[in-house]
Amino acid sequence: MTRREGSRAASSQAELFDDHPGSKPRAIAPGAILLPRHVDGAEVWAEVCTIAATAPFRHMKTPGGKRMSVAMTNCGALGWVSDRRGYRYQPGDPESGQPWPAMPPTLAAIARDAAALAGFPGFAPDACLVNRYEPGSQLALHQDRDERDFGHPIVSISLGLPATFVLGSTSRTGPTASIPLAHEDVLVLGGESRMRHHGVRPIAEGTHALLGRCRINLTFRRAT
Ligand code: MD3
Ligand code: FE
Repeated sequence: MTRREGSRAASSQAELFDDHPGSKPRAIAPGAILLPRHVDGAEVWAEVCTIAATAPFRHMKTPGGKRMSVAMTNCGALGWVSDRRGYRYQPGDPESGQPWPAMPPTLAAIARDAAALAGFPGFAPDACLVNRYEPGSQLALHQDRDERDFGHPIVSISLGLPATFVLGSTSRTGPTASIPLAHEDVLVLGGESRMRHHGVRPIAEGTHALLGRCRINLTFRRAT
């Protein structure tokens, strides 16, 4: 459930001493809005564990044949995959031949509501890519361009170990900004920022109280 004033009063005492518990939306760039501490991390983590029980995390290969340091799985009608044939969205898990696990309605609602808060009403994701990082894992600067309509935003939820997210420009060589992403942060990327290059710096060594030596990022997308 999205954090609200009512649930905050009833939540753990530890949260009262955090820096920015559920603070207001913050514009990172035009179309890039950070919602700090916006979700209940334990609730989202439980859903990720259920998804991974059916569709386990795996290290996909790039089209060039390299093993990605980030392990991935998906939920929803479509899932993002990478292999020697390229990048694409497909309805089934290539490892099992089965459909991806359904997108949990609680997660779809978080994504829809966050997009609306950021100025993108009516967002209906049909794909959710779940990335799992361990210390040392990184994501090279890239654009997300495998979706059919770049008019739809992407909503990201971060859990576990902190990360430094790098947001570049629409050209690969333009200037970049570093944005820290923490447990329970939600980032909405749309409009002018949708086609920016972006990546994640190598995750620093550490142990998170709930996830251990792990960072999770879920990205909710409209692929079709
Ligand atoms: C900026 N994931 O899965 S999420 C990805 O933390 C990906 O795992 C990162 O980039 C992660 O493709 C970053 C935030 C994000 C997602 C999509 C974007 C930022 C974006 C699309 C355009 C610009
Ligand atoms: Fe991306």
